[in-house]
Amino acid sequence: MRVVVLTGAGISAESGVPTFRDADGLWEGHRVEDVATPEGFDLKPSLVHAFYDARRAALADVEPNPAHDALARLEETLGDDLLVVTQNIDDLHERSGSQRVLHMHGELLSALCRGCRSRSPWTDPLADLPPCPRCGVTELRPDVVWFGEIPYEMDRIYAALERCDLFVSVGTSGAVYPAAGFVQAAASYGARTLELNLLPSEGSHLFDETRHGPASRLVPAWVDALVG
Ligand code: BJW
Repeated sequence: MRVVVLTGAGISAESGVPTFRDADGLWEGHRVEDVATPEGFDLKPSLVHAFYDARRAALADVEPNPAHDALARLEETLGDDLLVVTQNIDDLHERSGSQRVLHMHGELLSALCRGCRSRSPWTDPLADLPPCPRCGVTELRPDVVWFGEIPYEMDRIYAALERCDLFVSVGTSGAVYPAAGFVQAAASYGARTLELNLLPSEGSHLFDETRHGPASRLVPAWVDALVG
């Protein structure tokens, strides 16, 4: 059985990573246009660097939770027949042991050069305006996908959606496209669809089945039922 799992901020919530749109979410203290658009970065680069530098530093204080662990366990059984597509820019799937993960909205632990477009592994603050390790130009930005930009790996993601038998969405509000449209794409190719989310998402009605509760309980239970 081929499975695609889409994850969003909700899967990392119980690890202590804030979501975006819940109460006390990341957008509470910020205007989305200021910190999650290329125009916002052009206007106030120091604000945007501070926002992402703080989130990168906070990764040191969080750990994967049982939901990440369960998906890594599922990969041990399914191998190449499982693809995790995450909207998250944290590295908690990898820290649980998942290897087949696509970060469609980029990664905190990577920097993107606006000069040569190279992507470099990154752990330090970008607010210090370090030069690009590849070309030396001082134009590094967070390697994340902002509104109006094209997410990474879209060809591989749609190819996997076309082939999969089961599409599972975990911990995402379904408020942001193109990820919010994956359920309809997978269903149109014949896949069964399942939502695992704390509360009904904006697109709950699009799924064949929905289960509501914390990811740390729902995901291990679903994986256990699938592979024992
Ligand atoms: C739990 C839980 C627990 C909590 N257990 N669950 C009009 C119509 C349609 C589209 C558009 C439109 N106008 C503009 C657009 C396009 C736009 C868009 O979608 N806008 C919407 C606002 C309408 N999209 C784009 O611009 C994208 N690009 C694009 O479309 O390019 C064109 C193109 C695409 C494809 C091919 C070719 C061309 C880019 C979108 C980039 C989004 N970037 C961000 C920031 C990334 C960097 C960062 O992290 O800062 O991505 S925005 C933010 O939202 C982040 C997230 O990945 C994304 C989704 O959020 P997520 O993960 O769903 O989090 P929340 O907080 O919303 O939800 C959490 C959920 O978890 C909730 O449901 C909780 O209940 C649940 N939960 N605790 C289980 N313990």
